[in-house]
Amino acid sequence: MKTQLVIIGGGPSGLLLSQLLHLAGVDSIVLERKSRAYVLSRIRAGVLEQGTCDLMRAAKAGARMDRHGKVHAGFLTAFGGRTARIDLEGLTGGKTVLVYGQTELTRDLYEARDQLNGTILHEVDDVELNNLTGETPFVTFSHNGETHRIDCDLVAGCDGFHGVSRRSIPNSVRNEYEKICPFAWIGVLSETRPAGREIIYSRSQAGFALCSMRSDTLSRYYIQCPVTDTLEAWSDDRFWSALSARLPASIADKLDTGPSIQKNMAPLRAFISEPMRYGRLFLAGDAAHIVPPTGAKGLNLAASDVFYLSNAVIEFYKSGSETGLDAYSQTALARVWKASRFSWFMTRMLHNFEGPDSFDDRLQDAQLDYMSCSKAQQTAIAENYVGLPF
Ligand code: RFL
Ligand code: PHB
Repeated sequence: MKTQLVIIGGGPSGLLLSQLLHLAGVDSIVLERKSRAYVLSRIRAGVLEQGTCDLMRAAKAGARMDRHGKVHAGFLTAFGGRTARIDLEGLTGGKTVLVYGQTELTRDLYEARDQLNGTILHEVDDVELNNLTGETPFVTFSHNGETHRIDCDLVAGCDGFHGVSRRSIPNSVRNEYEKICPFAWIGVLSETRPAGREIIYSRSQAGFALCSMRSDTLSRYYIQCPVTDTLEAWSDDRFWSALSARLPASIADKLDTGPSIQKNMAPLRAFISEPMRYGRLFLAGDAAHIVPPTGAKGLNLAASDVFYLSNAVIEFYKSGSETGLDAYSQTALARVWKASRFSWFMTRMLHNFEGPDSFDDRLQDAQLDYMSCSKAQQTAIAENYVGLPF
């Protein structure tokens, strides 16, 4: 087989990249390790920046998102029994975010790829990237019991944190930066009314809680838990009572609870691998970086990477210029570091790190108190939450 670009990974990064390139006349083949049903069963992000939405529209995959996504003009923070609203729209001169699930966004991208007869091979195994620093890279893999080879010009590593692409860059070239949080999140999806009209980020002595939603009848909640906990230890009843205890009484008293239809646990970490290019391999999304989800940035960073990379690849094929490809890693990383800074700031401000009555705990109280009365601090939070420009 032969194509212009092999894309490893059929998550949001890989699908969006292949769709944007296809629309510009660049051929690609997407290799995905899991089945489509499995990819579409993952419940993850929920908050889209305007830049991400614009890119979905440019990819001709934004119609359902525009119909069903909910515009949010602000979010609530809760702490010490009170709440403070971050007025995204007012503080940023009219910018908002869209609440629309990653699962739905991925489904829209699959449908858009199907409509253009895009090639996506599912359940591939043993993917290996070869000759990345030569003129003629090739990718080998097994599919339906047979070994295959695709010759190509470029390879995009969109295969997430556990993928093979980043590991194909020699250790001597890679610089990795990592901070692991001493806790995880348990997430629950339930067919219940959301706790409020807007997303609520809550800090309490018992730990962090987040109330989000997918629709008027579908809620998404997260709470901080010890990283050593198992899902089995968290019955629905235990989850709901822990969540209620971490919310101000005015919100907890009205909480609509019910059976969880999905429950998962995710460790929290910040991770960045530099550079994002090695020869003819370009990393995008979680393959190159992970942010703690408190700032709702992971999927949005995947989108900005794809924006820079798709433009660079299109320029390469239109004019033969490698300027965009050469600049890709540095341009993408500049935005990645800023979003990581914000995600880390939100994580530190809202989670229980060192336990009650510690130095850290008092600093967090001071930070939240400051935020609640400082328009400058709220503006900085709003500017980052709606997404820095790309
Ligand atoms: P993905 O989604 O992990 O997709 C990578 C794909 O590659 C496949 N793969 C391979 N394929 C072939 N060969 C191999 N060797 C392969 N190895 C792996 C995988 O099967 C998979 O299909 O990465 P991508 O596309 O870069 O997308 C990134 C986003 O998924 C991620 O950043 C977000 O989900 C992060 N995130 C959030 N981001 C936001 O912008 N806003 C949010 O509100 C938000 N909330 C979250 C989140 C992530 C969470 N978790 C699960 C940590 C909330 C949570 C709880
Ligand atoms: C979600 O709805 O899944 C969500 C919302 C905000 C975050 C993280 C996740 O910061």
